[in-house]
Amino acid sequence: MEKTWRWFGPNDTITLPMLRQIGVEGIVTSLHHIPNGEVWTLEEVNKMKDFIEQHGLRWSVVESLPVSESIKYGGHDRDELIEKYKISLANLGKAGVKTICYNFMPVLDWARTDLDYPNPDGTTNLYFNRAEFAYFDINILKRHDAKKDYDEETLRRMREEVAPRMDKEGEKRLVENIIVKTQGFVNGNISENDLNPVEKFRSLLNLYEGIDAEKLRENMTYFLNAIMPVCEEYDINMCVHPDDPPMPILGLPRIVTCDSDIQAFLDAVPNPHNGLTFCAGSLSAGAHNDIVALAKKYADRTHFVHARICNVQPNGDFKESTHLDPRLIEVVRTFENLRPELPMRVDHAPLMLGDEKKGYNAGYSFHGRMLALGMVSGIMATVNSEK
Ligand code: DNO
Repeated sequence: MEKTWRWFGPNDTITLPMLRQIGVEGIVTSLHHIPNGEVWTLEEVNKMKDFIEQHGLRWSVVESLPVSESIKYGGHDRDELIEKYKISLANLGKAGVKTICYNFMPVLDWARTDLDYPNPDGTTNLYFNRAEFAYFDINILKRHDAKKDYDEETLRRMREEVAPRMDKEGEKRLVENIIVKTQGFVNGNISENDLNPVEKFRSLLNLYEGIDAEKLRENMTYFLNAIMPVCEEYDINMCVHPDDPPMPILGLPRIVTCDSDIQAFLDAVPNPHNGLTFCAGSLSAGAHNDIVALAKKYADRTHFVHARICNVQPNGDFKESTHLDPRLIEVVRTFENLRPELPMRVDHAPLMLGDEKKGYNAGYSFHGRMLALGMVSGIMATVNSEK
């Protein structure tokens, strides 16, 4: 597979010359300076593309061309926003940037409760603690009827293990981790400049009143059908990112969580340009998913691979595992054998060796990702030597 790297644009302190030195071949990026819902002009697209190419690299994947909330919940201006999306896609197509990652998660792009969970070896990782998440939902967000979405054991842990150690600082950290720090940098809804993120978050949740999984699926199909003609004209491959974590959260529906969900959106729009980002990490955060079986089953409709993997505890907590996890080796083997032309990037690596002082976006360290890329490159080389 093509070794790619998520790079956050010319302001990223991890520079393109650094990436060339560590064996990166292609860049995954977005026009982060353009607000969600606005057109990406050909001029802006070409500016980014030229900058990347001047450094001897190529712009392999757009991650993401964000889908506005209104397209997801079916707001009155969705057709207008879809028209703008189509113009951006056409401009990317004209420039030759043809793999587009997006997601269809309402409100929250991805969720973790802890961004610096200590590992025994001194590194830190992202972590999802289900009982802390319940605490955020029930005690901070105070969502109506939230309690009924959690099992007894999670509620017990919340009362007995989380609540006694929570104070104002702890609550603030939870808010930052769940709805601020993981969102702003992915062109999400909430940024570090928002003074009252919880209030803003509540009003975003309200937009989805009455939208269940079926309605959300209908809106995704509507969106995909509308953009497919542009994708055909410019040979653009759309690849939806699975929901992270792969289950409904905070009363919001989620529709890319498991085998039957993936089958459903592929069948709803049976066009090869409608495909999947195989994020092994997001899918493996649900104990219901057999990640290796999914890789084999959906390799032919996959356009982009995210190499990382999670360990789920019996209580539903999960943590990123090593990139040498045997399941990830099998996923990489599957794609390297069946789809060696696909772009692949590593994801959500630990903070290590000074990464923690650099203020990187959560999950996007330098040393941690460099080590992970080395590991995945080693797996790929081994698979190829066995061919
Ligand atoms: C998190 C990422 C997501 C992903 C988007 C794609 O680290 O996996 O932010 O890029 O959901 O739209």
